[in-house]
Amino acid sequence: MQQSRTLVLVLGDQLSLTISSLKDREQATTVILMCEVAAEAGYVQHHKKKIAFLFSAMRHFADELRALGWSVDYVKLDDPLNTHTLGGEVQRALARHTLTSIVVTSPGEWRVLDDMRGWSPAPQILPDDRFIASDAEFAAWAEGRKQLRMEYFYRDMRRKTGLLMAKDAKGVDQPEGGQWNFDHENRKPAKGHAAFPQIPHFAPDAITADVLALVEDRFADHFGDLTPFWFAVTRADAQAALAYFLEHALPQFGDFQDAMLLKEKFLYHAVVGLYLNCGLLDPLETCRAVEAEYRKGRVPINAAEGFIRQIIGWREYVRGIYWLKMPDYAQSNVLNATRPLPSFYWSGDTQMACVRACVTQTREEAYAHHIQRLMVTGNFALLAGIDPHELHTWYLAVYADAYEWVEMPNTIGMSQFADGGVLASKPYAASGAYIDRMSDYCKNCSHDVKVKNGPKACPFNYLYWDFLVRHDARLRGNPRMAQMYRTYDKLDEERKIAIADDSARFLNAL
Ligand code: FAD
Ligand code: DLZ
Ligand code: SF4
Repeated sequence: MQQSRTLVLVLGDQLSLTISSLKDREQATTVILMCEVAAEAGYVQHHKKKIAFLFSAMRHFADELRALGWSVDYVKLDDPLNTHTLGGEVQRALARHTLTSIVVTSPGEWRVLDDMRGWSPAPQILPDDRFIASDAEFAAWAEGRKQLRMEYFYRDMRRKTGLLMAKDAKGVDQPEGGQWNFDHENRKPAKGHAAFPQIPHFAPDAITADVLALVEDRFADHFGDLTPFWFAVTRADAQAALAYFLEHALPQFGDFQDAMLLKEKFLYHAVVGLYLNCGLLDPLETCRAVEAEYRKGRVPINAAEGFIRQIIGWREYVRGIYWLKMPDYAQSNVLNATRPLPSFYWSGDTQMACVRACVTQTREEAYAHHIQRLMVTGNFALLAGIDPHELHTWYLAVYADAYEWVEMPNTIGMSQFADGGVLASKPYAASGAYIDRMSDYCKNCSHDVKVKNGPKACPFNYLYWDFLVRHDARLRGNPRMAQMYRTYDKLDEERKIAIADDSARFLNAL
């Protein structure tokens, strides 16, 4: 039967040829709309590199679709008739092509889905099947559970995908290597380790050059360095970036996953989050490629398992939490944190060398790895009682891989414990000793990580205890915090007073 003519809206993070809105569609009866709009580029102060990356990847994807025979209507940001909203551009496109029906794959943010539900004519919204677990599957897994622990969800995803599974003598599926999780082998600091892979840089082509000029012109006041611009903007180059990771970094990915070094921004991380999240790389294909490296004997189990867990475990799990809990999740603030975000999150202008390093790197690259996000900028905000919503807006803006479905649970839940423990069983709070163990930041700092109180002391040291005191009523009963409260209780009165005084002085000066 002939399909009626339809407008298919493809969003900036739906750059996958297998996207559900295009599946089983006939080219002759389909007009694909892609549009660069100020509403999406400006709803937070996105990093300049993030906007340039997405616009260039969108333009390349439109060309790829055209080369495959699709009819693509692409609206550029500087089109004088651009209405600058997705809804406005859909209306204009319907009129231009005399169409009445719209199809779209469900967007990654609740805000956009809510907006689409108000469009007329109502769009047909198809599930985004680029994920391993559907929303319904996650909801069914969560149903009736007291605690939604990632580890159990992850095991189900291993069983579902067969990734890193092996049959035992009775033919029953067991985890490869005899255990599900090798995380305890993934905590090595990298100090003194000299040779790191150099991440591949992709030279901007003419399309990217046009986009860089546009971003420089229109988003000059946004955070971040636009150049040097080196991200992949096509599927082929994103695959080349992944191939480089598989060959040069994956073998040691596990060992140094938590390490931080001032002069090494990427260490053994994959730097593929931005490609996965906009659709240039497919998560399952990526995991199968990692598994193949393990099966060939090229990488140890802790590396392969550690990486695959991040994708089919954490990435899927945070998405499940987001759609299960939104829209209320966005308002979570159980620790009643209300302090405004300090300006040094944008400027990097702080005496704390660790925070300065992470903000500076973020400004340069629109990238920081997980432990920098969680244990430096996130940990500081948690200890200082920064408003989680201001912090969420910051994380959403500054990273090239940031979309609300993945960023919000990581920020509100994992990093700030603002959801009261839906996502994490205890707050990720740590003193300076952790940062000193995992990084080389402290030796470049004007604070002294070994000093606990007074003007020279590392602020993380006293803020850590002050955080526990402030949240005694909520956290003391948490079994995973019991040891820390016992340690605090044993401190002498003089030290407790110094902790309170130093913290008050520091926080008042923020
Ligand atoms: P690698 O360390 O090489 O890991 C490989 C992949 O695993 C990543 O690309 C990513 O797809 C996945 N992954 C790893 N950890 C997580 C996680 N906790 N949640 C979801 N996926 C994960 N990740 C985003 O993709 N977008 C975000 O906006 C984002 N915001 C974050 C905010 C905070 C406060 C924290 C603590 C973490 C956040 N993360 C986010 C998770 C993680 O930090 C990034 O996925 C990772 O740093 C991306 O770099 P990479 O590609 O080199 O990852
Ligand atoms: C992030 C982003 C930016 C910066 N610009 C656009 C855009 O101009 N057009 C578009 O379709 N998408 C853009 N995006 C991605 C959207 O914000 C994303 O699709 C929604 O947040 C849903 O995940
Ligand atoms: Fe950060 Fe404290 Fe180390 Fe300075 S001493 S780098 S503030 S942890």
